[in-house]
Amino acid sequence: MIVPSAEQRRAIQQIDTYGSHNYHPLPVVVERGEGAWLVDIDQNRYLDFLSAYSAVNFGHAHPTLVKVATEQLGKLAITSRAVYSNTYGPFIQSLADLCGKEMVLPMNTGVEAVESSLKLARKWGYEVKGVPEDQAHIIVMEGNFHGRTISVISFSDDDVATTSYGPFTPGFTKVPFGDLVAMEAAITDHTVAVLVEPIQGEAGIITPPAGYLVGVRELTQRYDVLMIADEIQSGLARCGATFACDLEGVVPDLYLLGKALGGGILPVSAVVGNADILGVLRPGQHGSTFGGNPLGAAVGTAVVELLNTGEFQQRSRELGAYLRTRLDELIGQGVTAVRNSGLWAGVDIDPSLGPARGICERLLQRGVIAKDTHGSTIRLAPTLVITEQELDQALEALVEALDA
Ligand code: IF1
Repeated sequence: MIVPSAEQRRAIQQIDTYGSHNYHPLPVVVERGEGAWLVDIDQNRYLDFLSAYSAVNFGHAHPTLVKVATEQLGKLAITSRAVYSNTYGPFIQSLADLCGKEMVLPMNTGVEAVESSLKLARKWGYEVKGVPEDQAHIIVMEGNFHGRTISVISFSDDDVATTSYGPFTPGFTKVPFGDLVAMEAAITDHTVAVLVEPIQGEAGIITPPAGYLVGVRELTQRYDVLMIADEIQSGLARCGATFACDLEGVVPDLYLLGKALGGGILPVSAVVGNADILGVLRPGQHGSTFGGNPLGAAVGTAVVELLNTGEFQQRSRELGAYLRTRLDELIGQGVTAVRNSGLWAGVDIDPSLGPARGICERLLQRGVIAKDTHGSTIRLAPTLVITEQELDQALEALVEALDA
């Protein structure tokens, strides 16, 4: 059993004193990451089943990504988009190719990509679809999570994320995730977009009914509405395919990408789509000091190259199936339900065992870092470089944590 040293407790106290309390971290102070592992300041090792909310899909300190980043860091890191940089072109061309699209709008964090897509959708609605000015309307899902800005929380239904932050941004209608009848009923002449997570992460790795994404694609095409897929967490190999939309053979109008696009090294996000949509932006109408910076672009290009090998998608698919089989064995033994897509799983804990947070603390003592969501669910998102033996090791820890 791992017990934090006095030094770790002091470091935690410093952070809890001087840092805003907008998180409730697990009681561990990490100093190093190596592939699937995190190491704390006492040199205890943990299998990372959080992967920084999927920002570290390729593992900590991936040698190629670290090399590319280090070399670029010594040359040029930040320019702003006021000039062209030599790493930006290869990045956006390779990313557009990966998505089968024509253009890229680069940003930094996930929520900036979401915000950017909402602006794009509205502008497209007014200038291309012909919606009357200020009347554009966007359909979103119940249980969504798309980030933390005021506009994005304006359509959240999570009280913790929204209380005391009003007034909120108008122009959004919420429909139940997975319900095509409700979606069709919500579409009006002023609807410009449907924003959907192909699999809802924060909600507990909720997979929609089979055929749902195909149905969203059909509806949005029929009514001339943009389909915006937030693949910030589900994308880039996490679900056993490059995009979760691929699992249903669906191509949205806009892909929102973030997290793993920065290779677990720095924030890189993007909106990717065709020129009929991204082309509505003219100079000065949208931007970002850091978006598309030379360092992020160099790392992003290397990330796309890793994805082009297909290795990570395959590992996620195969090891995800294995993880699912092993987790299913725990149903009735402290686990009430399991959902997964590739190496991304939601494990519902029997409420009689107490909140999932307690199980996560016991996992931590047994060398596994994982986070709870919605009280009774544990989210498992190991890095995609994890091995089958390492998965077994974490599952053993989970069995012990459930028994303890
Ligand atoms: C937090 C969850 C994970 C996202 C999707 C956009 C963003 C996110 C689908 C915004 C961000 C995060 C951020 C983190 C917790 C987290 C999360 F629990 F809320 F759902 F990953 F599991 N779209 N997800 O999941 O991206 O601006 O943060 O780069 O806010 O506490 P960002």
